[in-house]
Amino acid sequence: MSTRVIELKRSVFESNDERAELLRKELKEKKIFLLNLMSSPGSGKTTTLKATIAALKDKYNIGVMEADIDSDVDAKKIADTGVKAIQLHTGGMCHLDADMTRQGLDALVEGDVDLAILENVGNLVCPAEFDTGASKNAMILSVPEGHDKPLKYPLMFSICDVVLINKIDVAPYFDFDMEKCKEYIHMRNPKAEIIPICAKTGEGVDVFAKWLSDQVDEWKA
Ligand SMILES: Nc1nc2c(ncn2[C@@H]2O[C@H](COP(=O)(O)OP(=O)(O)OP(=O)(O)O)[C@@H](O)[C@H]2O)c(=O)[nH]1
Ligand SMILES: [Mg+2]
Repeated sequence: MSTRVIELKRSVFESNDERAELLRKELKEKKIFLLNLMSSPGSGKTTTLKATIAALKDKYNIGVMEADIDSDVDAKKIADTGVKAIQLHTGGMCHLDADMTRQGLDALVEGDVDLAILENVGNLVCPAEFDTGASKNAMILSVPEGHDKPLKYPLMFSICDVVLINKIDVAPYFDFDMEKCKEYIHMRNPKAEIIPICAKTGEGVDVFAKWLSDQVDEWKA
């Protein structure tokens, strides 16, 4: 099956924060919840989304925007789950801003999508600096990356409403200290929800799906 690919235009707007607020307000009026999912490359964003979609696709009309510098492999994987998926090419940029997100949403929300998900470009630094207009921010830290990452990439952890700790199945092979990791995340962001998961087996994904479903219902109320 062919996947729609949108070549994003670089934003010409100075004030990203204002444009992000405006987009968030419009999405709220239209009762569309937008989740911005971020992480380092390979932490498990696409795998987690596939498992989350399986849990929620009967409840919501889900649409996914897969942002990458090149390729359409992730959009194809998501399209295989049966939900609407488009690929966004960032033209070399390592993040999406609010205007680029709006370009993607315009292409995605032609139907009646009520849960839109943006898989941001794999990067722990730049995506944290640009508000996309999302209703909530989520990030994944995977066990092989190490429990010290909240100390080294403070902004990403401080702007996320939920942190998923993925690949807990390989914990025995790494000196990953779960308690220290939780402590460091809460040092950056005391309100962050922390959910350990294994996207590969689905362990813990139900907890994340419940969290997400609660957020969507609250947004749409
Ligand atoms: N062992 C294990 N492997 C996992 C888990 N989740 C994902 N992986 C593997 O990690 C690799 C990367 O997963 P993806 O889901 O593609 O990661 P991503 O964050 O979407 O990657 P980019 O889009 O390239 O940034 C794949 O080989 C997955 O099978 C997990 O819970 N456990
Ligand atoms: Mg991916």
